[in-house]
Amino acid sequence: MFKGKRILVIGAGKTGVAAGRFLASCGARVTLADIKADSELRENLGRLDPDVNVVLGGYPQVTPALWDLVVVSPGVPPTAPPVRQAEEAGVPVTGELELAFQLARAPVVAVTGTNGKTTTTALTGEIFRRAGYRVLVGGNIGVPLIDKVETLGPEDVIVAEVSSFQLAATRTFRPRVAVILNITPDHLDWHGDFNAYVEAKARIFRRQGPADFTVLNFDDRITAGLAGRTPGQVIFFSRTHTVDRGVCVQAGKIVLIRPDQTREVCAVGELLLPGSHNLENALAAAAAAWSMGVDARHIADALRTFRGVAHRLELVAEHNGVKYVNDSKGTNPEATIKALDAYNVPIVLIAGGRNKGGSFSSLAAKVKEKVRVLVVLGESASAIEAAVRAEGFESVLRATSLPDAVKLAHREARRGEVVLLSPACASWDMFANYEERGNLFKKVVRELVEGEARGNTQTTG
Ligand code: UMA
Repeated sequence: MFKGKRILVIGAGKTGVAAGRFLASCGARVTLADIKADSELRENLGRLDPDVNVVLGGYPQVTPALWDLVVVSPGVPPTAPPVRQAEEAGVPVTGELELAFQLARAPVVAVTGTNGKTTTTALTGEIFRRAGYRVLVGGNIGVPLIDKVETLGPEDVIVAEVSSFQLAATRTFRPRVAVILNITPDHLDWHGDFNAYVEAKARIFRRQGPADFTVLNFDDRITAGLAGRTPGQVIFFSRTHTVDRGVCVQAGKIVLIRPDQTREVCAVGELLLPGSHNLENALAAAAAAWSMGVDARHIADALRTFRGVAHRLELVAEHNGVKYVNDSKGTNPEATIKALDAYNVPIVLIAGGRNKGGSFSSLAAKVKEKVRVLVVLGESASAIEAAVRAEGFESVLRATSLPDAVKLAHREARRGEVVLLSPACASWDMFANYEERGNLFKKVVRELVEGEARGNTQTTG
């Protein structure tokens, strides 16, 4: 399909490298271009076929005489010069999700939404695994689908986290099950305005037919409002209402409802994932799997054992009645507010890092409500401290590093409380990324806990 074609891939990140490698292996003449020209990129490019031509620090001119196809990475906005030139000159533009979909033989369950995509995607994958399927979990979750899509057959299933960026570049993408979790303003710089963002999300079901399913959040006004627009069969999920057809909560139990039957899955209290937002993610995952015919028993098995994904409310240890939770992915105040809302016990919060320009005032109000001790660190320590003091919250400690913050939090925490790392900021003042920050938190917590456990054994033994 691509043999001999001249293809320009824009963006040399995860997606661009995977797409470039795949297209070169199909015999295409590939050029990979990136606006940046730094050394990090060069390391990444070591994994490429030597036949791929690499242009760093700018883009080649896009004309039909030079290119047959342009493939854009998700982070490349429609306003980027090569995309504009391609569109003006009539050179087709596509994305990696669309390419992967065209090659897929397995049905696709696609999950989008402003928040909760990654957890829901991972949990949906887990449900299918429990039901005996061979599953590929990929997409925006961090694994470009194009890398593995061809290894799956029609009996398998692909569970894909899809972002609004990826959806915007689709043309024929038609998932068997399309899930939209929620839509609130995000990525408006990329899309232009909120309406364009909603429309990008709605592309998830645009090509569906009557045999496909669209899973929508009944409790989210904008998402529920899309029900009339999908050509697929609507399956609602709801945390707060009973639905005619879909997944909801009745008397503390998660139930699957069809006009002819109601099946119980498990009790809400059996879920290991904390917080009402995670209950919504679980309902959505259940709805997606159920619409593909997965039995309630397998859904329950996964819901009862799924511990979540790394760096998102990840339970690291429980020691002396204190839970240590890693939410390093909480890189903005809204995410940290959600994390705080997930617990109804006092919290010792570790926050701070590089502020991405937001205000800490609503976080400060939430800190006053939920936090007993706040440990601040990093570039934004003073700004966060000032914001909480302005709310009348005084219990603030300053840490010099993340290990120091963990030690302070550990010293302060009382039985029954939670020590939560949810920085409300990016990690870039002290770390390469949020994973590195979360991994260090886990290491320090485990060392502290194991050290104390050994000490106890020695004294008692
Ligand atoms: N670049 C250009 N020109 C541009 C913009 C970017 O050349 O106009 C270059 C950058 O210099 C960089 C490269 O493109 O070298 C990065 O490409 P990318 O931003 O598309 O990132 P990838 O590494 O390919 O990762 C993407 C997703 N990133 C984004 O959507 C921003 C990853 O989601 C995803 O895991 C990965 O593909 C695999 O599918 C990350 C994300 O933040 C986690 N997603 C957003 C979110 O979840 O909110 C949508």
